[in-house]
Amino acid sequence: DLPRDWWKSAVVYQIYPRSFADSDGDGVGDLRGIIGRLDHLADLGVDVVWLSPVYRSPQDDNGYDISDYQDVDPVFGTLADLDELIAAAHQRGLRVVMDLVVNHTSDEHDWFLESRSSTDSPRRDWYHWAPPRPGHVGGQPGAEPSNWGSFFSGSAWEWDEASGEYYLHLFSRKQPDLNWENPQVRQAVHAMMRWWLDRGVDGFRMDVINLIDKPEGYPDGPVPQDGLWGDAFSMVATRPKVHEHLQEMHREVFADHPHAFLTVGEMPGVTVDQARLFTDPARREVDMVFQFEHVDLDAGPGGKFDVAPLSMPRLRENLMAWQTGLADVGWNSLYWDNHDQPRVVSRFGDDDAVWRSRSARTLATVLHLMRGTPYVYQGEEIGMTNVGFTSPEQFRDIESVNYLREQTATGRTVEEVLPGLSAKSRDNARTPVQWTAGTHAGFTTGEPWIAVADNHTEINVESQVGVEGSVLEHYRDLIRLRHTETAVAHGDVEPLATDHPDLWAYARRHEGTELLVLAAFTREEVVLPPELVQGWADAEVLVPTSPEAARSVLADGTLPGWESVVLRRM
Ligand code: ISL
Repeated sequence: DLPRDWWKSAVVYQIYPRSFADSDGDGVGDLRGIIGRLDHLADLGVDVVWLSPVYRSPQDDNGYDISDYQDVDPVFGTLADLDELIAAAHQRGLRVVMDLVVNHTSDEHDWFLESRSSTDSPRRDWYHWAPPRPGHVGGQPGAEPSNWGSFFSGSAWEWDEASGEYYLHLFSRKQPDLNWENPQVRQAVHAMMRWWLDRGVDGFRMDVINLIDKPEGYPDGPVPQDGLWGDAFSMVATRPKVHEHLQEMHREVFADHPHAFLTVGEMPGVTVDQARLFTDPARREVDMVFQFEHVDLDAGPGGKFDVAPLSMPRLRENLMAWQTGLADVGWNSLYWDNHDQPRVVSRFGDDDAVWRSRSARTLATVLHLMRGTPYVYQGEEIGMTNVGFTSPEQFRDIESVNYLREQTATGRTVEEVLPGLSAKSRDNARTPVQWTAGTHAGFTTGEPWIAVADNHTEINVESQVGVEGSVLEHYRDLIRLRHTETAVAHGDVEPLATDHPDLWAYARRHEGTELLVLAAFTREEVVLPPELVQGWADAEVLVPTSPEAARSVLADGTLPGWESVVLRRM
């Protein structure tokens, strides 16, 4: 059968179902829409599909607030549709990974309804409840059990008048945090996971799994300069028990399971050293983690919406450090985009019409030639850009909407807040996939729940399929290369030309095969350092962004602006 580490040569495609394809014209993407587009994924050549949450949910955070882990939300379809999707994916050789959101549930989950019902409910201890701060009246400002702020603005504590205590929610008030200290909670989660594996799913992407262990007594966090609330993140991130919980989960859910699976832990703030522990196969925790360092580099002191300039060398230095840091133990996941991040071509590339396609392809090459498991986020494979919302009513995401409300309530003007939101809002990733140049980009026959980007008339799947030099065909080539060239999946990595301001270069080596990756991160032509390309004149050129790029590298030792090539010699 499959080797346990089959995912080392796999490519994963992430679907955000709400924005992928709508089959019934209600303006929201759904499971039957996905079934209708599975051939797009099979043709792209990916191995795995990761579905963002489709479980029953009030949709306060677009499904990351789950009210029933073992049912499908009617907005997406039925459990029978999901079974059909899994079967249709498997028929095409695609594995299906589900999102596992167990740091918190919805406040409408039965577990929470029972927990909330009274202080002596048998489920009271399934969540984090705490009395008002001594000497304060519950519900009044300053009475919160700790100074923790929520990631979605406001306090992380919500006052429950009826039972006279606060409950903890790191995210929205409709996302109460589960208490992982309680063994019953852990057993319920394990049982639910086994139920899904038995139903045919091939693994889990574990939402904020490094935040599940909370410090006893909820001590106050440091208060940032100009901060309204204390920093909860530094108090809850990657505490030691996370390792214990993941090892227990591995024993209870995966160890005896007959089929091979994939586990990836989403871990904001995780360091390379921590990631080595989480992904060391001998420790039996997770196969790989999503780290956040490279997507935090363009945040200023005021947080993610305080956009700071970022030079390519800092981005390169960071990702290359992860390559070398996990070279001998552990495994990397590789991503530019997901449903929480702005579009990479607008963020780290150049989305000007002249440079957009080239820079999207070059970004893809740099990521897909690294060691690790690449993740392609829907729309990335055609070079979708940030939508660039310019007015408040265009935003849908709870993080963006709350942030705008909180910032304007504390004295900033809408005009001051909008540029940061426009650049970094999660809604940039959530506009509908651009299938065609037609009405609503072919996403829906109804009114889409969020605006379709105007540039769908130029950027869409239909206009790129089979077109040489398109972003889509480039992704297809890169994915194929990972499957056919063992050095891509398994080779060593050596960063090169590490002080060059515009050239991103590295080598891969495996059993006598050597690859050289050369990528220009600028509009200007890059003159390649002669020592770098010495001995490569007779090399084979793989996945060049253009025939001209291939020619100029070999003949002139130069790389045109935003172009890239991979050279191979044996
Ligand atoms: O985008 C972020 C806020 O600035 C991230 O911190 C994000 O909230 C974090 O990566 C956790 O994300 C995951 O859990 C959230 C959910 O909203 C995100 O969509 C999910 O990917 C809560 O479930």
